[in-house]
Amino acid sequence: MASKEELLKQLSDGVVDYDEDKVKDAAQSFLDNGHDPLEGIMDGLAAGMVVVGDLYERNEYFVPEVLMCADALYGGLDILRPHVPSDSSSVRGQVVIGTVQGDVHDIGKNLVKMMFDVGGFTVHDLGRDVPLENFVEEQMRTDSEIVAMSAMMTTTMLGMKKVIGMIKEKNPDVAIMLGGAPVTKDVADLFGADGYAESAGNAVTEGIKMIGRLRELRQKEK
Ligand code: B12
Repeated sequence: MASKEELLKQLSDGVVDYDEDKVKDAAQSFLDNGHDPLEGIMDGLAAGMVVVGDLYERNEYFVPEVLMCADALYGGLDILRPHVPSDSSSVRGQVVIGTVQGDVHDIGKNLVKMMFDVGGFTVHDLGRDVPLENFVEEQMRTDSEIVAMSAMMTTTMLGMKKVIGMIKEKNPDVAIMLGGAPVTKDVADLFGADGYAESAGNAVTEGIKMIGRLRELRQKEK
């Protein structure tokens, strides 16, 4: 029987080798052996995608390979995701999430979405390449406390600053969280965001903190 470490490696290697069948088999074995599906997603599938990122940057992989790796990742996610226990004890709040206009990268965004989902939030996912004004409209339609934006390119991340301006003008009480590879804490501060998380793993904790600060502010205003 394969150990947890071996299965995590199979998940990661399967993504890197764009071997969807290998990923699916490893995901099923991971579950059958009673391991934590979230660990399989983060330390197996997502870890594989980080290696893919390095290969892409070293020009060893190109767009077609990367797309096949993403397919393999999603094959594993389909198996593991339904088994991640949700914290349905209370609805923590609502989040609007999306990848900004001009940017089709959505793997990281989808992981953050999943974390909010299992963390007890109601998530309104706008998808990728989202026109900037749609973030504003969806926040107003749903009255969500948080708007979470993802950008993976230095060019597209500038759109986040525009959205922050548009939302704060209409409703300064919305907490805005940014993330994505080119975004740092400094960039988030500079753009006027309320929160930042470098990975899906700490996005929900940051979200809960932001909502806490928001509620404190509202109390003071009363
Ligand atoms: C996969 C990928 C693609 C795939 C996307 C598939 C998909 N459905 O997402 C495809 C092949 C389509 C693609 C296309 C392109 N790509 Co590309 N791509 C990547 C790659 C290799 C990996 C990204 C990824 O999925 N990482 C894995 C996930 C798990 O990590 P992550 O996205 O960083 O997300 C984590 C955190 O950032 C964070 N996070 C992310 N979002 C959010 C949001 C919030 C609110 C929070 C709190 C946290 C958070 O949590 C996540 C999980 O922990 C990166 C290289 C890299 N090293 O990042 C290049 C990269 C992003 N791509 C790049 C480029 C240039 C392109 C193209 C222009 C290439 C081309 N010539 O066509 C096109 C752009 C098309 C477009 N208009 O968007 C550049 C961007 C350069 C820049 N700085 O501007 C990169 C950095 C590669 C490079 N060095 O050149 N790409």
